[in-house]
Amino acid sequence: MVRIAHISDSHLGCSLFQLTERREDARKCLKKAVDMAMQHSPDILVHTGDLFHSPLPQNDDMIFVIELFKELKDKVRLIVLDGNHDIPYGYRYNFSPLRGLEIMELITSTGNGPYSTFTEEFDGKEVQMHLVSWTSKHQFEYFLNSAKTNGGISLFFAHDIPVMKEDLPVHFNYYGCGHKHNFWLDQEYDIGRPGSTCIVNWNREMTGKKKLIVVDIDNSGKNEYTMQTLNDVREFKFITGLDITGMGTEEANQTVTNSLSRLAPKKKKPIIIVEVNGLIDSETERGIKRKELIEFGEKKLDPLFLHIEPNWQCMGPRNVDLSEPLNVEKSVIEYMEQTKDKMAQEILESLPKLLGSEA
Ligand SMILES: [Mn+2]
Repeated sequence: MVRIAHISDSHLGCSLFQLTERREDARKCLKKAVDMAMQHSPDILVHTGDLFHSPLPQNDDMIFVIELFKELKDKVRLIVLDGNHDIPYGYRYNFSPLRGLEIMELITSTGNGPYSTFTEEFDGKEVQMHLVSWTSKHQFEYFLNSAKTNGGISLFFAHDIPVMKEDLPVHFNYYGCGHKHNFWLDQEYDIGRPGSTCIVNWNREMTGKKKLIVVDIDNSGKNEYTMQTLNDVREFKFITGLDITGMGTEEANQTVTNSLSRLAPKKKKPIIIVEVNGLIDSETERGIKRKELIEFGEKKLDPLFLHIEPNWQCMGPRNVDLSEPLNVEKSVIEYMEQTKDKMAQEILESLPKLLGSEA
């Protein structure tokens, strides 16, 4: 039997909302994922790309990775692929930071090209591996369709698998990929995606999960899967489904306040993101007390960062209902009242003069 532990997309160097604390978090998240993986004593630990958020990682991230991978050197076959974030575009920087790690023999990757293959024996069984770093769909399909297997166990790892699962050749025992940051596993087609080790794009990741995928493969044709939830080291509180459609100013502010009041973070300095949805008029929109709401939340919850995402739509000014449209005086009064116009008192005072009824 060969055991694979699969993780992906660590994005070292990314900092959500420019929070420098998140750079440290990303490192801790990768360490946590690796520790979790190693507890399963895998033969192969595969990271399917986007180890770094940028092809020019800062030294603190690079040194962290070198130290982490050095520890793993004699314990596991470590495979790391280039993701789209690791690969430099343009002509100035030609090398991915993974090349250095490969030269130091800390990882196995695809070298200067997007593809490599090798065979290794685990538990007396030959295991053939096909690795595809980030590349064009055209090239990916070429590598996928020309990869030959020798009848033993064969594995296919790519940063992304941009083809329908139904169109994959059936002869690989496991397809591992990354790129998208939420967990996904299809046990019928044996395709797995662990998701990222930390939260990178909150708006795309707030409903998904991240998991370590452990795959046991023998010749029986049926893989054993073990999944372990991988939470970010930082506590995230996402408030979704908040709908302020049709609400007035006070009710809208109260709705957001109430939802903040209900939160009970378990860890220190959480990141709190409140997404406010709905269809409102511009009077309500102008009356939303963003600053006060954030101050209220910060005082109550002591977050690292609190963000209110204005995901509502504004349908323009509120309708003014005139009870007697042909009665000019009454209509002006009703208009001033309903729009809460600041000039209301002055206008009302000078209204008789304007209408000529003083004469
Ligand atoms: Mn990624």
